[in-house]
Amino acid sequence: MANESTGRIDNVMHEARVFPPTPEFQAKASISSLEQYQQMWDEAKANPPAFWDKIAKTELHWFEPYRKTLEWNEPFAKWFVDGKTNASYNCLDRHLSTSRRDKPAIIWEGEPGDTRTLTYAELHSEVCRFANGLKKLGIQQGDVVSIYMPMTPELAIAMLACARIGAIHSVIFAGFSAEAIADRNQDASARVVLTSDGAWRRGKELSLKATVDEALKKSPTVEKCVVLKRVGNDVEMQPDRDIWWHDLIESVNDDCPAEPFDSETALFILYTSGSTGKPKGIKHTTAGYNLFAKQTFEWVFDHRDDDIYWCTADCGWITGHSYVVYGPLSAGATCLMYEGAPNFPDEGRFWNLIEKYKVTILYTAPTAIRAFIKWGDEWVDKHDISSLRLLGTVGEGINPEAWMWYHEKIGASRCPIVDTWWQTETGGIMMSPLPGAIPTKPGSCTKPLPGVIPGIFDENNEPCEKNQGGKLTITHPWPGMLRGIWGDEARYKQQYWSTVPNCYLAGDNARLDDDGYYWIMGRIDDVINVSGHRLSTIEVESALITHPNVAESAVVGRPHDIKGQAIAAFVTLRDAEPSDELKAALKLHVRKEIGALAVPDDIRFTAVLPKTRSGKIMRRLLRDIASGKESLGDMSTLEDVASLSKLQEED
Ligand code: 6R9
Repeated sequence: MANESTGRIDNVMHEARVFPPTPEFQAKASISSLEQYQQMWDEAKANPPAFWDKIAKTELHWFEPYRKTLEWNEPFAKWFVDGKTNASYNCLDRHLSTSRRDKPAIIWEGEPGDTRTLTYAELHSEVCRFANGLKKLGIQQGDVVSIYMPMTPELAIAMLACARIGAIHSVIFAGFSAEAIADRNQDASARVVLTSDGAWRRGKELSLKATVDEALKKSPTVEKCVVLKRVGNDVEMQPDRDIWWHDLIESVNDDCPAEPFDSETALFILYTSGSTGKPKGIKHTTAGYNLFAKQTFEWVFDHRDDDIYWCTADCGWITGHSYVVYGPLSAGATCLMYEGAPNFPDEGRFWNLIEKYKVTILYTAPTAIRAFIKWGDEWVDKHDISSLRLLGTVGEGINPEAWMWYHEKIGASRCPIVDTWWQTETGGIMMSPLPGAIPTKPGSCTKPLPGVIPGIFDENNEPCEKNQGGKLTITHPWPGMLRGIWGDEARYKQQYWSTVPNCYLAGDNARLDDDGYYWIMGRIDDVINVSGHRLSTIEVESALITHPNVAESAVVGRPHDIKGQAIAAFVTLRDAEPSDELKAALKLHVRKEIGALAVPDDIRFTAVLPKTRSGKIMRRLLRDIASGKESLGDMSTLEDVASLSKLQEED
């Protein structure tokens, strides 16, 4: 099967290199042989609930034990039924009676170079204080708190404070627009928004509060807005609504016992793009998610107590939830957190941070790796990054060339690379090498983790043969799985559980090779992946169409060297003539409607869009045009072939 969106399959189809873990790595790894992995995986497959039961008993704190591991009423799962736990307790309190009490939990560096370290005891105290602050605002279990903040310790503190008192956090990436915030506030009926006066990005102040002010004009459910002072710029504070973070916690103490919550208590909502225009609020609950994030963190990153672990993801994405906050903190890890851009003040910032903090594990995205390659080896060479022992990637497939550079240049041909496949919906990593056990192949996420049972199916829902690409599914529930789409049960069933009987549909194509290795082949739907960020083409189309001069639009992904995919928009106009000014105006419009990450790279004006006789936009054809391919496929169904030649003439 061809991967139309990235055109990378030809590379990975022929990839034959294999990199076994080095004996040095293996000697210290907690899972250190293929046999050991296989044994765990087989045991889990034979009886998944029994496997997870054994882990849950020791890895989480239970205020009250559960009476059953899994209640499966397809497609609704209840894990650890009637148990009582608290994710904030598992991340913090559990460590306080151990030697980890005074171990740094978060080492933070702001973009301007300011720093802050919080031990587990200090983080616990800050979380308790902020939780008491939220209580002062009347926030209770089940209330939704939107968080629109820069990567500061307070962002993690806010998430854990919500978890502590049963409030449901909905983190909105700080690059989203006022419209996008308002939509999310509205969909989740958020009662409070947490933000900051601003954020630093490449030396400039982003005015987050001003964006939130815009959003709150259209967020009738929001009563209060708490503002962290970060950059010290002027902001407008609305007296009855807005309150400074420091004022809120001034008169509260740090005594806030973690409340015991039922295992299935909602922990957070995180909005992500699906194949329609409306982002969906993916719902995760407490015990299963927490356990899965912790256990997968420990397996995949082979965590040791002396590690300095750095996941470069923003908490606005699922990777930041599971592998900046809940996974590593439950495991008692020391996490580096960085606020700003990788190229500020220069292109060596990441390597500078690794040298300065002696980072041992780096978890980042292929799009970042491709940018580093482009910036040049000299930025790496300026720094001593020999503290690294393990490297990870996430967000999209990594092309073998980028994998090799990461391996040789950053990993000194010594550090294993864990290419981790998973999704917002899966809660945690599903497929990845266990670094001490599974030999890696550049471009493959290798094998499923224990307790994860994938299946690949063809168009007739028959299991695929080896090397035959098909729909990737998960065939048995797992603890970290989403519990639904906020407020839309029908969409949850339809989207994930109605295509292949009794299986969770991931939305990706995949192929299994002769060695039992999985190769992800891109999406089966209209979701594109720009710099590791998920976007629906229809979402961008819906934004374009709200501009008064746009009659119709079609948006597709095309290959891009750094971003993986770039956004290409085809637009037909009304009441306007094509012009560069209009192109710029449309880009600005999308920025306003969704955010900078959704702004099309190319906009092409056309008289008509190519459509089939049934009226469907011929996206495949547009993808071919956008990527400059010559072969334009079967044109016999084109309603208006003239439009095609018109499109090709442009640019
Ligand atoms: C964690 C995260 C999920 C989609 C997923 C797939 C792509 C993520 C990947 C990968 C190939 C990997 N994806 N990791 N594709 N190899 N290692 O990114 O979640 O933002 O929900 O995106 O990203 O297409 O379906 P999310």
